[in-house]
Amino acid sequence: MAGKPKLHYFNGRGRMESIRWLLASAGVEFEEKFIETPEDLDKLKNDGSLMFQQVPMVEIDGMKMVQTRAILNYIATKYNLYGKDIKERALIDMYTEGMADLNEMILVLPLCPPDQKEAKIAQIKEKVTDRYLPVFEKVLKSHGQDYLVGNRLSRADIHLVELLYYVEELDPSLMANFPLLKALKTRISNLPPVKKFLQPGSQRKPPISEEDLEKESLSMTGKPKLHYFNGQGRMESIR
Ligand SMILES: N[C@@H](CCC(=O)N[C@@H](CS)C(=O)NCC(=O)O)C(=O)O
Repeated sequence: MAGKPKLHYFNGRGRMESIRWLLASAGVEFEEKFIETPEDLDKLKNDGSLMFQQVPMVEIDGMKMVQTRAILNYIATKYNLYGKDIKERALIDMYTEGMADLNEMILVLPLCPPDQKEAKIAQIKEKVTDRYLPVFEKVLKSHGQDYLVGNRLSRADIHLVELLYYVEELDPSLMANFPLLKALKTRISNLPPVKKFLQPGSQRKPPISEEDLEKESLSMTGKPKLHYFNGQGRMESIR
């Protein structure tokens, strides 16, 4: 029997979190090896484990898989979460690519310079309520089923629910006009493996803090990353 998949990434959400969500929702146990220092990353790079010298990397079924989407595609296919035919798969791909676009905006938000952050958040909120959530609310309304595609659980539901948790963290009122999405979130959250993943102490990661960001940047570059205005102020002594 193959061992558990082993996930190599920082101890934070980043690009690995959707992989954690998908595995956990499929009821698959996994191990994690966190990158904590520049040396940890160098080791992976130098031993040839990283095809493009980047993480996420997942050891699974004798492979060292990189590229987030490739990893997600493999897991979704393996655990039958990718539709029953190519048309369902095409729908799932369209939905999940839209979700990935929104997820990316939220993912890079902590990297936004402080003086631009408010405007960026406003822009994301507008995209959430005017572009992305209406699409998925409309899909659910159009067929009246419990899942986005094919009347059964697929990766599209799992990625969407992950995203809805982030949207709620940003501002819970953003969900106000989307009753079917709220119901989907509750329904999927109550599936036993998802419920388990949502419990405190699971491998789900919290939002990134300034401190984590600093650590992650340190483990990527070996250099501390300073977030401040281009002026002396309180940062100057730290410089
Ligand atoms: N397209 C890649 C992008 C991976 C990526 O940008 N990884 C970052 C960490 S989140 C990284 O390893 N950066 C180091 C580098 O590019 O040298 C994916 O989706 O996996």
